Amino acid sequence: AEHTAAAPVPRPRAGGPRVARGGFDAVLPAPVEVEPADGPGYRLTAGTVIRTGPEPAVRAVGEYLAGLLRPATGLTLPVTDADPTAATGPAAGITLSLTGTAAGPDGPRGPDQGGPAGEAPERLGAEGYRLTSGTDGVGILADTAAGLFHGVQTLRQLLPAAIDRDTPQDGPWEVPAGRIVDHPRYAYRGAMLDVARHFFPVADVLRFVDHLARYKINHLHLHLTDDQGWRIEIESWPRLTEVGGATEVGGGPGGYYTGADYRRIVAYAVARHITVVPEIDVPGHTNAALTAYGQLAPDGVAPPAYTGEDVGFSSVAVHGDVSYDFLADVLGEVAALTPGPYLHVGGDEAFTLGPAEYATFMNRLQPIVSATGKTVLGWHQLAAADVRHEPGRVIQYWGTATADESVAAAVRAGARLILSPGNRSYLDMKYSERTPLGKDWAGLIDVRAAYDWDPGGHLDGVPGSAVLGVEAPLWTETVDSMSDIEFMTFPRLPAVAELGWSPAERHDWADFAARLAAQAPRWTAAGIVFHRSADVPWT
Ligand code: TNX
Repeated sequence: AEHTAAAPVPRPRAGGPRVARGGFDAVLPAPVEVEPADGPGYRLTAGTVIRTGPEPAVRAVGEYLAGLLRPATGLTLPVTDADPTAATGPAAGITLSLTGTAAGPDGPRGPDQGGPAGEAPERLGAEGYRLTSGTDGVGILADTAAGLFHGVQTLRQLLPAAIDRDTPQDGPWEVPAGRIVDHPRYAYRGAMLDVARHFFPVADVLRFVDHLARYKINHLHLHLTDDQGWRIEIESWPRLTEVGGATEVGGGPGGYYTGADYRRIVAYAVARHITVVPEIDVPGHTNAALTAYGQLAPDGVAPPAYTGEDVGFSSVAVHGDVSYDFLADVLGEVAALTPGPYLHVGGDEAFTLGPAEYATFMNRLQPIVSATGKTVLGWHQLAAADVRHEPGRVIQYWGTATADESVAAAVRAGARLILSPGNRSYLDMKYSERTPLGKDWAGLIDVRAAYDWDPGGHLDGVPGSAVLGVEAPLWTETVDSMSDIEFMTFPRLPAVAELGWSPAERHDWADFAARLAAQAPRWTAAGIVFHRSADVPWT
């Protein structure tokens, strides 16, 4: 596909003025507290060591960090689990430590580690971190390995953009001096990739996972099934992939993930503290399944394969037992392959069913999900009045209105909400009339529109406390390569990531746009294609 090409970005001149924004001012998503310090920072050298405690999860973050820094710096950066409390002085290097077990390089036992009283302890929580940098080294401290991982993403952004190249570059590799305390606004920060309309090989999904990790996104929603293709191998129903996986939009060859492929994606995501959310979309969006097993169709007859872009024309049989037996098998297998807590069951655009049939189906389906031990997640059609409230369930709102009575009622009944407003967070909408890829039914969405809204107050009658988080979905009817994926994702994904992570008080378009501009040299260095939005003061 044709893209608005990313213009080459000049490499920063050594010793010369840096880009307008850099270091502590440029971190994206914006941290909770940022305090740049005067004076020199920490320079990575041939002697730099990455120190972790002995915990395997912390060591893994250390190895991951070394893997990020070695290619461009050419440094060896050994990872050692030597006691990080011993790490003071010039050889301190980069220290990753868990609270309660050790202090960072700024000294043992600060007030937040049960040291001298008088300052309230920091609440880093499940994903927060504290980063301190000075001439002696960089310390990242967190309650969890996930917090350390997010701190590592911040550290990466404090280094020059050339750190994103995959061959040795000139330094110096200096982390400016300062301190950051950071933790997320929402527990759920997601992106969705539709691998059904067009199939993407495992390597593309892994690259997408790396893109999410940069911006502290912690859920990857995989839309695994739709009318045009079934993409996950189910051992008990093998024709789903053999037959249902064999095509895609436009008639290409399609494809599917074996159980081993899916496990590989999950493991890669887990190593980046990202939870995979698998979606099996039912009762609509099921033509591919019906081509494989005609007995699932309402009339018992397998339809032909579908390679167009229409929605809403298919459904599995709602009456009788066959669809529920089928779904118990499918969801059981998918649940067994998935460590995360959610099973997404779609539920959108089942236009061939009346409201009573839809409710009949969902009222049988939801307990099947719960029986696997997973939590029900579904598009907001699941909030329909006659669909019973399954305890704990999560509704994903994709509408373009800012009020929806059925969603507000589901929230009053206890549902939690993920916000994916079609006119704000949809990565498959066109940026403008002039950009080639995408659709426009929910509007044109350039990066300012993707940024300028508040998840906490978006839907009338839904209190901020019911909002679990935000997600940016990428539907792929018009997207069929990694560069297409990147063009639609950058720069909108960082906007949604900031809405999910940064405190509402830090919401500021001009500041965000300047920080976004400072990301572009990193994308260029990493070979990431992006849309040069006219909204942003690219340098
Ligand atoms: C609506 S949003 C859909 C998808 C399409 C998308 C195209 C939602 C839950 N359903 O099936 O791919 O529009 O923009």
